[in-house]
Amino acid sequence: FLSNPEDIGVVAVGFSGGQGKSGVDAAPSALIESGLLAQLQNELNYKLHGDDKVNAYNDLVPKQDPPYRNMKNPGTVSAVTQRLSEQVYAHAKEGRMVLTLGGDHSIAIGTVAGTAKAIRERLGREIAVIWVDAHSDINTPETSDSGNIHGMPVAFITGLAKEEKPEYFGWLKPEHLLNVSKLVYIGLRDVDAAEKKILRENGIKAFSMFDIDRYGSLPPWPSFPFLVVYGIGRVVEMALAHIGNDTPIHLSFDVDAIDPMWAPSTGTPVRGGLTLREGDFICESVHLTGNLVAVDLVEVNPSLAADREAEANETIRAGCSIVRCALGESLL
Ligand code: HAR
Ligand code: MN
Ligand code: MN
Ligand code: MN
Repeated sequence: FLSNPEDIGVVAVGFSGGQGKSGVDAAPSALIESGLLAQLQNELNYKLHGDDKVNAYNDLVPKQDPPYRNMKNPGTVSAVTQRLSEQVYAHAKEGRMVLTLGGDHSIAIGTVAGTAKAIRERLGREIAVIWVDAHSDINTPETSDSGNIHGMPVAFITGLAKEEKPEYFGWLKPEHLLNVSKLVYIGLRDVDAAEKKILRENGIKAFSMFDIDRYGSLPPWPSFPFLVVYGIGRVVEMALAHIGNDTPIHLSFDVDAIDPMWAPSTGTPVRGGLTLREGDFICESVHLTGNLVAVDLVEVNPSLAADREAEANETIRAGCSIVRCALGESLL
């Protein structure tokens, strides 16, 4: 094991500044109230470290935060992710697996930076990131149409987006960064034209929904010639092969990777996504490697539900399922 198998550092991040819709900051408390941490502790016998109080980081919000290089709330997101990187680093340095409950996906700037640095220092290794998402979140400030930083975290953690000013992500140093060859996406289906160019030019490994479908097959069994075998198994196998054996893995899971049928309460839902079962399968497979060092669950927004109660609850349940599978609950 690359981290102590029984120890988890939990960081609850009530932050929504990487995009425009409020409510995603309420996700950590909703996940915790639904019993997620209690289950990890009582049923899976993990030892949880860190407080279960939600970090709001209000002390870090600057009085004024005008756009910079087209980014919205740049000073706030930079300060929050810097603090978060230190929290994640402190857990990972102790050999704990780090579970971060977001928050919007901009927070992955902090979580990946924290794990990358800690694993370099503790094991002398580079981490790999499996980014499960409908979106590739790899816009640079200049290519982004929206200016929302939750569409840019991968550009910052890979160093594709560069910035000197410490108050605008200049605090990211080489030890915080992820090698693009150690990044792999699963679930993509809404990628901007400029992002496709970035993926292509950098040779970044990405499995879209199309890949998951096309690697499926019709089995030869004569009695069920119509039964489709889904391609998620082969896709996960290829994703893990790409990052290599016994590489420390940081799993960053955006709940919008899951089809809105199971996870409707999220800021930018995109139809045609993973089934809940496929999402769980990815997590189970990553758990089985024994190389998981960090998990993020992001973009659950309980207040974005047409039918409040039901849809928000469904999405929270999906999020809990994802986390429990990544921690091995569903395996025998
Ligand atoms: N690509 C778009 C942008 O840059 C949409 C970003 C995505 N939203 C997310 N992140 N939920 O995965 O603004
Ligand atoms: Mn995302
Ligand atoms: Mn997304
Ligand atoms: Mn777009």
